[in-house]
Amino acid sequence: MSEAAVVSEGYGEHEAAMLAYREAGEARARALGNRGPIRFSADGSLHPDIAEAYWKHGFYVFEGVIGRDELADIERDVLEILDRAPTEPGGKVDRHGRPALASDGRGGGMAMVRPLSDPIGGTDKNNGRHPAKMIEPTPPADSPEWILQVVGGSLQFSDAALRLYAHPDLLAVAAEFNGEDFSPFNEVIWIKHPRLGGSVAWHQDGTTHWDTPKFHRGSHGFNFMAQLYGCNAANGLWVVPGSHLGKADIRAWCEAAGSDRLPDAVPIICDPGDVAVTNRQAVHGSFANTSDQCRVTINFGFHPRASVIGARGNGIHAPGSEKVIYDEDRVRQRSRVLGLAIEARRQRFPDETPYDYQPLRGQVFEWNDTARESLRGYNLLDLGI
Ligand SMILES: O=C(O)CCC(=O)C(=O)O
Repeated sequence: MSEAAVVSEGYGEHEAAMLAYREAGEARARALGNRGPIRFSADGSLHPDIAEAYWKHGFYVFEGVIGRDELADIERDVLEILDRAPTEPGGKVDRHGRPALASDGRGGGMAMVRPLSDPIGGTDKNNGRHPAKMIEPTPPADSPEWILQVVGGSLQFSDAALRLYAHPDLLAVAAEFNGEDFSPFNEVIWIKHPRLGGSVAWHQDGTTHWDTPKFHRGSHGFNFMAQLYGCNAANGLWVVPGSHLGKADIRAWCEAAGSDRLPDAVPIICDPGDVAVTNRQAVHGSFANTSDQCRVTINFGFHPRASVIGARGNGIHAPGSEKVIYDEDRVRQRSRVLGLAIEARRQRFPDETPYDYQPLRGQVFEWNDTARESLRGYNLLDLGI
């Protein structure tokens, strides 16, 4: 992906420490033993070695999940989204002066950040779940004021992301970790621009079940993180292995570390087409991307149904959800997107056996222009917990 010809000054005074941290982190990551192709046992269940490694470390890297044609579809859609994105927060026009994507307020959202900034660490945004500020390197002199970092409600802007959402092997993994009646959560695309991408301060995603009888190692579900261009220690997400088992005092951890470089964290290392699965309870975050490599992550998450039904919305993913108690009807409405995705995928990859999602069994979905239009604003029913 080509970007403005900006020159990075790296992490400035922190550059040497960052280089050493990345190198040591990558070595620890590669020693964990939580990566490889998706493998199933003879009875169709996920291979127990994979499940064991996932539940031990809180994340796993599935290698080589997405084929070349599908990656090309995704890249085409992402480039189109970038071309049609607003140029500033709330902006109505794209860089060509046309109406920008999502500017009609009908759903989806284009979250923009200042280059290399941490817009959220140390604030009370997102229910205060990002308690410590990340280091903000100096942006290149000629960088733009704002860059697009997160595309919310992404399935309404990208057919390719919608089809990936229905990947049969990934949905089989979702059923393994969350039960066959797993519930949808939300979907976004993270774009970490080379030399400009902002950081995402350390956090644990889940906000609902920590101190309740419903808490368990997977109570807040997981996110799939599919990589278009791959990711590495400089531009990728970092995770603290094993931290999904309880609430962490992230502020104290950063104070003890004396910086944002948590000593036990490891980077998720992926090639193009690899898909990480990350437990939403794991402590994770990403640093400002001072590297020359762009990261594009197609994110989509799922929860155990029992964690969602009866839970109050967290107000983070769908505005106003903090006033709502999720019920079967809301989960059913939100699951319709998966029915459409499975049909859209079947049309594009007719030789593949479509995933048979248990809660929608017997229902028929059509995928066409009308169905695509019906996705506008689907994310207003996101099921954040
Ligand atoms: O991809 C990133 O940099 C951040 C992702 C993240 O924090 C999340 O999905 O919760």
